[in-house]
Amino acid sequence: MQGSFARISDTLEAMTERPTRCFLLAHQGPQDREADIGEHLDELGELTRACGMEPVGREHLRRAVIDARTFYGKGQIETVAGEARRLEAVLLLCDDELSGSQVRNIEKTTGMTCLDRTGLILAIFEQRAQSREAKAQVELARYEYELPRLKGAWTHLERQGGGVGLRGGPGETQIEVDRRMTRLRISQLKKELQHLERVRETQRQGRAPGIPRISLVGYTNAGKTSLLRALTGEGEPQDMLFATLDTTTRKAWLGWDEGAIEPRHVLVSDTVGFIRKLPHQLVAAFRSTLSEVRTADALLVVADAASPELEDQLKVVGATLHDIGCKDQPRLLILNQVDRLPRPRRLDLKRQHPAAALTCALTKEGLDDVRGWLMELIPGPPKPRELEAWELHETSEKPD
Ligand SMILES: Nc1nc2c(ncn2[C@@H]2O[C@H](COP(=O)(O)OP(=O)(O)OP(=O)(O)O)[C@@H](O)[C@H]2O)c(=O)[nH]1
Ligand SMILES: [Mg+2]
Repeated sequence: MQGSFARISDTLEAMTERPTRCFLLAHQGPQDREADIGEHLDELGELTRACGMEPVGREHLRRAVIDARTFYGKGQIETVAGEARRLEAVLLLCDDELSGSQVRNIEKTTGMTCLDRTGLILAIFEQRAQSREAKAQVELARYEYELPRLKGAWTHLERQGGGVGLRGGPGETQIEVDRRMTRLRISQLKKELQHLERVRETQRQGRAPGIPRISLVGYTNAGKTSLLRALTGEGEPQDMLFATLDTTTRKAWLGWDEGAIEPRHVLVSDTVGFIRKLPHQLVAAFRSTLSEVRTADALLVVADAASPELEDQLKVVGATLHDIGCKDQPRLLILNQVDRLPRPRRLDLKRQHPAAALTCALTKEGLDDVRGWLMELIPGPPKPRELEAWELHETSEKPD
């Protein structure tokens, strides 16, 4: 069975004592805009750096039809591989999701290691996972990703053994063993995660009953952890894609209730970020972490207002929330990082998203709007008022 990519990359780095150099590729169909593909490759470059590697070149491969064997055109790949080798790249990273056999055919054609976008995101998650739960979730996603790819790894042996349908050939035996081992591990991991989800549910119920729970969600690197820090004083923001994998929940003070009866609080949870084409294996495996989002009383949807991809990122977040089963919770859009915007752009954004709060997590600008929204959302204790005469229950009967 194939080892994890994170280990391949570590080995390469150990051998060369410098970050693994890679060349980025993306397919551009007749309907795709040049600029969009360019932005997708920018993001792939960020993902590459997040994995500790260095992108040294990139290419859009224009093609109307996908080649079933190599995804891109064979001639295109050979040309790109020549350029990549000239730049001393050892890895080809493809922004498109490829099948196992397409990856192997590209590797055979070019003599270089090839990795698709899903494989890269899995490798980043593998590097980041800290808690037992995150590790189990990532391992499950890895096996789910590998399972359909196992077959292709051994088809050449099947063919040597006499063609499709042959039983008991050397390749087939190995496939059967690999598949059985993978399925066994998948079912063990699912059981372990079900147990961890029950533990999480019990913890959730035991956590400060009666205090509303709010989740910070949004595109990766938008500033969710920074906002957790700004609201609660805790959390370690980092300029890095997928810095946060584990859920952290902290209490945030919102303000005093009218009449200063008691302070109002919410529990705020920070969790894993979303991204375009977030591998469905990861979404499924992170079910238990994402249950925090699904069961929250309200969502703070955080976006990087200064990103040129803002609107696309918002669409990705909307679709991902829908996929994980978030439909009816109240949501506040937080356009964060407005300190990086010129004033006219801020006004434009306010016009485009009139209900949104514009914030800077670093200076805490705009956080009063967020707290105000949360205060309105959450019903507080009944306000004190003068009782009217008819409510005083004065009895006409005099005690003896
Ligand atoms: N200028 C500016 N930078 C910000 C702001 N909010 C966050 N950042 C920076 O953006 C980077 C990412 O912030 P995080 O809070 O870690 O982002 P995140 O959404 O939690 O990211 P992941 O956990 O990786 O998904 C960090 O370098 C922050 O310092 C802001 O309002 N203004
Ligand atoms: Mg974070």
